[in-house]
Amino acid sequence: MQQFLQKLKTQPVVSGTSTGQAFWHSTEELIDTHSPVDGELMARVHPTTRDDYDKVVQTAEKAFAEWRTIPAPRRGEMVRQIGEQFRRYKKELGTLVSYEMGKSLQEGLGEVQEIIDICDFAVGLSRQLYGLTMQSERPDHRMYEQWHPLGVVGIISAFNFPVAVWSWNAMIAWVCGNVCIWKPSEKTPLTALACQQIILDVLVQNDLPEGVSCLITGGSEAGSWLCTDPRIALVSATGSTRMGKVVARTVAGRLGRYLLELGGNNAIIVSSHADLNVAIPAIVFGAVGTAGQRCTSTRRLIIHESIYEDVKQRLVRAYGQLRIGNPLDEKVHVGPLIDRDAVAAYQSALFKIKEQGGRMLIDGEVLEGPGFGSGCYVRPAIAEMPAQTEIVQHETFAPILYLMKYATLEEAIDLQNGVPQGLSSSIFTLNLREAEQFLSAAGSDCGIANVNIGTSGAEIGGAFGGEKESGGGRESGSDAWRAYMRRQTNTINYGTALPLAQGIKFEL
Ligand code: UN1
Repeated sequence: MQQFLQKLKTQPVVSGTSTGQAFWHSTEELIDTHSPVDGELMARVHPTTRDDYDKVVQTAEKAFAEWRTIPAPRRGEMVRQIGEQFRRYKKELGTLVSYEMGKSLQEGLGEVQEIIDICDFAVGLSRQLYGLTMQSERPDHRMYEQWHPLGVVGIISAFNFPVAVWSWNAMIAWVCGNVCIWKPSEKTPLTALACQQIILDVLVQNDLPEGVSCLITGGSEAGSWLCTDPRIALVSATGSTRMGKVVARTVAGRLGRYLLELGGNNAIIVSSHADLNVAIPAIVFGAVGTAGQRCTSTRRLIIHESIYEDVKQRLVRAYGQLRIGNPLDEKVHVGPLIDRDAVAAYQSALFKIKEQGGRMLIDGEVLEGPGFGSGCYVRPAIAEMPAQTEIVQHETFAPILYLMKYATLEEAIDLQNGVPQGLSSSIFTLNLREAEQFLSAAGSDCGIANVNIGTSGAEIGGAFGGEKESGGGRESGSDAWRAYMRRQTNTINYGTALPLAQGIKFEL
């Protein structure tokens, strides 16, 4: 890893294709990776060619034949060692995440911590891939189910969590006995290459098969190779709802499996019973953390009318204290957006807000001047919105927070559920009845529903994912591992007769 980072400085043209033990390239095209922090060219990456992709899949399939026979706790041991390596390189990798993606250093380090945490989780899981036993209706028969690995798992990850979300998939997939081919976002290939280097060290040290961990780089075309390829048993994709619909259609077309973690449009309900000292920092972190580029970012605030003015004033005060700038400076709260396209989407949303009758409480702008040279720094904005505005139905991946008023909790829950997405949600209240109503079947329709905690920053131990246009998949903790395995029902007859189920008589 150290050598990899050193090499990046001296040899800024790197291969974006790797199986566990080797990197190679055979293309003349290059992807330029600029940091949104200062606009510097960090490296140029050779994307994977179709021919190389085929070689990668062949190597992965060969590795799977061996990997699936290794006992799961031994596979867990490999993941334990991987976790140790990530502990060792936390600072370096966290810094690279921050520089390549633009999130604050604290959040970059937090991302690596998520990798370490999921490694620990996966190690324990490797001894707990439990199946059920059932009571057979026939004498001298035993029924049980067991879980087997799927095969080659394709992981398509997004720029906003360039390493953590890959690890949720890869670590679990590995202990389950699968091998992985990772296609990171073409906007953040270097953090992926750094992770692959870390895995490679562990594979080599343990004499494990090449191809347990593979990496390909490129844009949507490389992603589509994974989706159309029947050799890829499961495609786990993180990204926009638009992308997810294409992945779902394509993989379902060949009856493959897919797991989707897509956009969110997450709301916080602030009740008249809220402790605002807890609520305000949660709202601000949720709305401006990662510059509003988390799928769990807080985009809508639904505030009880009796405290609306108070919340408004406190938010304006809190936003006034935000430090925007170089995310590698530990005192900075908000770094840049990923690129100028993201800035354009932010500007277009601001325009639509005004056009659709929104009132800016804090107007957004693209920041200029010293330190803002990359052109990717923007001011987090707050807009007061009429309830059913079209722009509020969409996820804009930027720090824009919409404020709305409510009178009854039913109305607030309707507003919260009244968008196409269903990822994360929360309520701030000290009133037990309100909290339980929000969590009940008639409450939030999201995959994540919190009380007195913001919408972002989920722990790895829970199953992570959302409903509706957020994709329906679950990753990371709880029993999300089942998506990476196939279930087999086994019935064993240890008697001397052949009784048929349902009492059917078939005598010869
Ligand atoms: C994402 O933005 O794709 O809950 C994932 C959170 C993080 C993960 C976000 N642990 O905010």
